[in-house]
Amino acid sequence: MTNTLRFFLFSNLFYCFSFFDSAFAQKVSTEIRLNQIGFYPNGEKIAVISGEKNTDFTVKDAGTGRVVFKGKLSEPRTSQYSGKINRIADFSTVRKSGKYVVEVADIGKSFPFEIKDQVHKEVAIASIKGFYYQRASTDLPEKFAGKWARAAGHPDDKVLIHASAVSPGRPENDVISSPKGWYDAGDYNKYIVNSGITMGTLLSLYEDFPEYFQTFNTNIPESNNSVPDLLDEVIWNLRWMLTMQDPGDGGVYHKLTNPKFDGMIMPDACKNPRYVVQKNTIATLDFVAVMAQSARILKSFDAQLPGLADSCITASVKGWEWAKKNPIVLYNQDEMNKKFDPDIVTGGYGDKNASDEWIWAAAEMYALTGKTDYLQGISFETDKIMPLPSWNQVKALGYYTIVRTSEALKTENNFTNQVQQSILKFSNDLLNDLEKQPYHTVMGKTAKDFAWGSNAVAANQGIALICAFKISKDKKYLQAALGNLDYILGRNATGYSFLTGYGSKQVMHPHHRPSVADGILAPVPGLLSGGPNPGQQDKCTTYTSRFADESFTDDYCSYASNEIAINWNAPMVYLTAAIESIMEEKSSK
Ligand code: 9MR
Repeated sequence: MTNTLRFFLFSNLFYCFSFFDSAFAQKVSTEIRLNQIGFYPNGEKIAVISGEKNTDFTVKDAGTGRVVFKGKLSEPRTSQYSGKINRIADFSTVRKSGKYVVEVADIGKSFPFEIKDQVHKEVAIASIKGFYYQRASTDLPEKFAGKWARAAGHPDDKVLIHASAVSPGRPENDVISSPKGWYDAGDYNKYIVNSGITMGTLLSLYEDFPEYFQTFNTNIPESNNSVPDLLDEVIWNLRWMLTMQDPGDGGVYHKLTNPKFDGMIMPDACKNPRYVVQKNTIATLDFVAVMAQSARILKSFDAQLPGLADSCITASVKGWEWAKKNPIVLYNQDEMNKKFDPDIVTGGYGDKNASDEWIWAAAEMYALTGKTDYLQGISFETDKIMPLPSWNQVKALGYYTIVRTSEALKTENNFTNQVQQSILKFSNDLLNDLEKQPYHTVMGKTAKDFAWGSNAVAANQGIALICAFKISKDKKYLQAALGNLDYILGRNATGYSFLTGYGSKQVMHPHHRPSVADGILAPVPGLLSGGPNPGQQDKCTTYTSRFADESFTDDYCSYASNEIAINWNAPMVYLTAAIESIMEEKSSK
């Protein structure tokens, strides 16, 4: 073929394709970022378009190609991290249920998405189900786990007392039984501190939206008992936590762990010895808070779960007393390893400040008993800006509990108001300058949002905003919370939908041992990847950007940007289920 002929054929082919593209089916472009699952008929609907050359967009029916909306893009907005330009496409007035795409000439069309009621229900179910897949000491039969069925691992019925954890009744290498619980993350260890915030978040979700969970089925072995599935899931970890208290004195071990991380292998292939290590104040206070909150909730299920609420009450009181006697025993892994063998080099969760754990535990003990004695001597520091919850900062969990229980307990008005104002102030700060943000989300406004596990920052901001919405009834907070869910499901600088198994551009290679080792292409579903983290502490070589909002790689080596963890999944569950519950209520009014 001559070059001229080749050129002729090629250019005609090209012409044919471009004609086809513009007239019927534009190609999908990842330069259009939006929630890849969809939108509520009455909710805000936003897509973000990279670049500045276009001014118009359309929304088309994904099936027929019919234009249902024509709109103008916003003024350009610049990313404070990469300097890249975006424009916002707002199509909130499209309310009819259906499947659609957003199209921009010269760029292409978005992934398809739906507009419908209960649009995130499946995502809510999946993210709770994610915890089922994290269960230790049990097999996961196909009936519940589908193709991710697996054999039981880590029975944890012969756990050793580490030299750092000896007490009069429990000498070094004594054997205890401490089964169940959830694996913390991509690794197989079980950490009390991280279980604390995780359980607190899930229990709060139940307390804030109990009605919603009456009919919420996640297809787990307990689904047919008369306890809500969310609570059944929580109880799997609660029963493990109860075994982590030294019955002698009430102190709580920091974690149940291997000395070193297991390899990237399935749970049943792991045979390393496991230890419980050093009791400390922070683990004990987190435990106290969880036990008190559980007791409060489980009191109503005494017929189904005889004695469980009482066991939680006893455990919380004993833990509180231990903490009172040992107010600042901190866990410092390096120091511990200098004194005791074997060295423990798994996740540290070493928090150096117990003041927020005192606040949370005191709030829960007060809410459980109604006794203001528990609040004595504890400053709630409501004059300071409320810090966002994370594993080492749980003050806000105490605030949420004060707000949620104040009416029933007739808590002093002035105190409740101060706590409410602190939550509102935090939320107002988040909302400041939302109109200038390149993805029109409160998430990502400041660089510190892109911490290790940044997607949990987005989800926890969402929880605070939902609390602000409940206090004020002002829709702007709810809308911003939904914006952060949109962020997690695709409206972000990476273009990924971060919950495994959901969205069009999915995370496929999380740092998660079963997902790596099970030989199944798709990762275990319903798990939230950590998200952009410019720290890049894992030193993976596959990152393609160092900009804070883009610093993510879908590679299993990336434990700093692409691991999964229970304390990240829990706020994802809260955010999604809370929004579903609120939107359902609104649409039925
Ligand atoms: O989420 C934790 C993050 O805040 C810390 O910076 C990081 C390093 O210490 O550890 C993270 O937690 C990990 C834990 O130590 C072990 N299991 C996996 C957790 C998620 O990466």
